[in-house]
Amino acid sequence: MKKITLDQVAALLKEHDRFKILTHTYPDGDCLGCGYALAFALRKLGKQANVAVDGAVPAKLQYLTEHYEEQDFVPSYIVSVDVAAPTLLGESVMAGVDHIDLCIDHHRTNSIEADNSYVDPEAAAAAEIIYQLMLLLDVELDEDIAAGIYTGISTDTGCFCYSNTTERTHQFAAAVMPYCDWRMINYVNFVVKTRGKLKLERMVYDNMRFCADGACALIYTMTKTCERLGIGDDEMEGLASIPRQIEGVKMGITMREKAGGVFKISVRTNDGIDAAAFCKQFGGGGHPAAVGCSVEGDLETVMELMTKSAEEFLA
Ligand SMILES: [Mn+2]
Repeated sequence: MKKITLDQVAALLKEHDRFKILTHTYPDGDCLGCGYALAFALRKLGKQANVAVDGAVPAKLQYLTEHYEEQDFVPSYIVSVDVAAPTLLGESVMAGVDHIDLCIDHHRTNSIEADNSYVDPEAAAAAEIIYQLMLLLDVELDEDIAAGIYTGISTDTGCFCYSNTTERTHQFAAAVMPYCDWRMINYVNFVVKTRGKLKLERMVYDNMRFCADGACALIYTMTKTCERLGIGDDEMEGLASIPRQIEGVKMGITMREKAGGVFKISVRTNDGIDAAAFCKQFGGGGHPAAVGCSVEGDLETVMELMTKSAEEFLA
């Protein structure tokens, strides 16, 4: 793997013509925003580009694909966007892919093996990198490109609230705002919720547990409950931000039961507590303040493990 500069990334994109853009499992606003913005931009430059998505694009993000149609060609240059680790590349995304040519990401812990790699951990969203590429590639912004970039930035910063947000984040978002319906984007991603989600949140608040003298709050969801309420994976995103909203909480842990007796754990921290260091013991990775990992076991076992580990970690 060779680390390259952003100018070199732009040069490589100019040089090649048939792109496949890889996004990560449980696709979110940043990877999809980046994927589609980049694809639209490359098409504008007269190239062919498709976005590979694991499963369906979540309903609330389907505006990103409004003007997108799959192109028919054999890709010769594979680019991953916002993908932190090889385990986050789904089977369907990797179909026919034997190696990755270029990795564009903002996760400090990035472990993708690509011929060339550009990782900027200062970028709040990978979409910040895509915006800079638009300038370097001289691509004129349009609604599709701007919506992708704005979505990536807005969703990865919790609508500009998380500690990863910088002045630059706001500047880049401001630069694309005139071209897209940012009010709609923030509404669908941060405001509106289904009644099922409302019920789920109510239960999550009711079942919240605390440990480490109130410095850690834990919430959980069970697959059965989500099924009964008709809650899809894409609706679960915002849940992880709930525990750390409570006064005094430095570390919020969200445990989502998945099929096969596994809990997907999301950790969010305040006050500069290193969530990545906490999750590392469970084989997880991500950003310093927002990390995920998976742990096997039933609810009580995983709850006890998380409680004990959090108490030790925050001691
Ligand atoms: Mn991201």
